[in-house]
Amino acid sequence: MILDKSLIDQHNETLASAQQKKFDFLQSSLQDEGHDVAAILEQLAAFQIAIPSWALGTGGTRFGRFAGGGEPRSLEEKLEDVGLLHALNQSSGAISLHIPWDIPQNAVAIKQLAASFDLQFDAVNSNTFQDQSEQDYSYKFGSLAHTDKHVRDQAIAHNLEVIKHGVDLGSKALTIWLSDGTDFPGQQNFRRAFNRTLDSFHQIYEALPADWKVFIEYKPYEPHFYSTVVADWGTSLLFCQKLGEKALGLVDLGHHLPNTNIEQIVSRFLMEGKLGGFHFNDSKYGDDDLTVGAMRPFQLFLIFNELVEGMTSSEVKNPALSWMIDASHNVKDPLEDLLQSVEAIKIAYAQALIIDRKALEKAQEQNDATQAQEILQQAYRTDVRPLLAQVRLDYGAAIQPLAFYREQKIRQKLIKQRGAKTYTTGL
Ligand SMILES: [Mn+2]
Repeated sequence: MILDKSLIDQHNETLASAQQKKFDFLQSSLQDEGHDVAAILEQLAAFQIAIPSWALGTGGTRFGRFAGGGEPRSLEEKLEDVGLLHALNQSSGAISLHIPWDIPQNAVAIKQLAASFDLQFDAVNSNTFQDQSEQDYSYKFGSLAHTDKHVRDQAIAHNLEVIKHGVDLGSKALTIWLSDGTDFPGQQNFRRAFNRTLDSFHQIYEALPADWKVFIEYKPYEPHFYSTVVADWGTSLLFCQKLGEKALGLVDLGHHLPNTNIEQIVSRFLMEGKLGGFHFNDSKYGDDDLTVGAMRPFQLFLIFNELVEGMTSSEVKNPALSWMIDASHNVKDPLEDLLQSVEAIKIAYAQALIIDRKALEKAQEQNDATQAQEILQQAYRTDVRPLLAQVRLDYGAAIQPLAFYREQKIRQKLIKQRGAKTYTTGL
């Protein structure tokens, strides 16, 4: 669905004066605290979050899936949906594809279509956690870590094919989330499984174009319930260090055991210059794939505190990061959910940008835990939403994207165009 931009202008006209009042108040408060508001707005405008192609339909669990209607039926329609989100918030200027779910039939045409929506291709994702009908060997007992070389070679060849598709589209990174692991004690030799994986990673790494990166994503459990080869950030970092400078860790917020201090992991990765990117989501119990910020917005803020600190510190040399959402759930309209997720990420980023870093450093040097808490919470408890709305207004997006989406009955229009029982490819 191609959006008529004049509708956004009408929406903004009705909200402009209320927005101005909120923005003026916040701007003068922040200026009083010594912040450069124009610089903050610029940083917020530049911050783009890639939308995963698999999040445009409702997700599912092993118990069932309930389609919401009007889901994209093709890669072209997925690009349209991300283009729509980007038009609404000017913050979703990239898409992350999953191969084989999104193999472009005509890469040139797909690239042109993406450009017409002002979209880039972020990291491409390989998939060796499922069997595809045409493949020779099964991944039931693993892929890159499998005991049988034939299976490993097949999984390596798949990753090389994913890189090729990515090159055709102008992507610059491959994300590998390796599901390999075991379900029962004694099923596999941990060291040998690691070494087989390292050997497979090496072969993929060697095939990367010069300006590419590979992101090694970790996950503690599921689909396997006893051990996972790349279970944690330490294992991811170990692989990355053995592979070379193009290999970087990827932090998926949902891939941690309960109460893990994720912000400290972020700091460690940054310290070593080994943080490649993020998969944002939220969770209550495990890898729940919920809307970003729905459960733990304070943790998200603390993570952004480390990111901003690391990205601005002269002591840290880390390459530019890839920001991606990775969520898939059952009950919300996926486009509404993605608008909420992007907003939550940018709120946390904006709050981290207004932390009084000098005062925080002083409190840390003086072991003043009370003052350090006050400084962080001063930023966290500031309503920064008028800053985000101002950036959207300045760049022609909607002051309130979600309200606009509902006013315009966009989902109903998509259902009318595409049908009530459409199923997008993916999970
Ligand atoms: Mn992920």
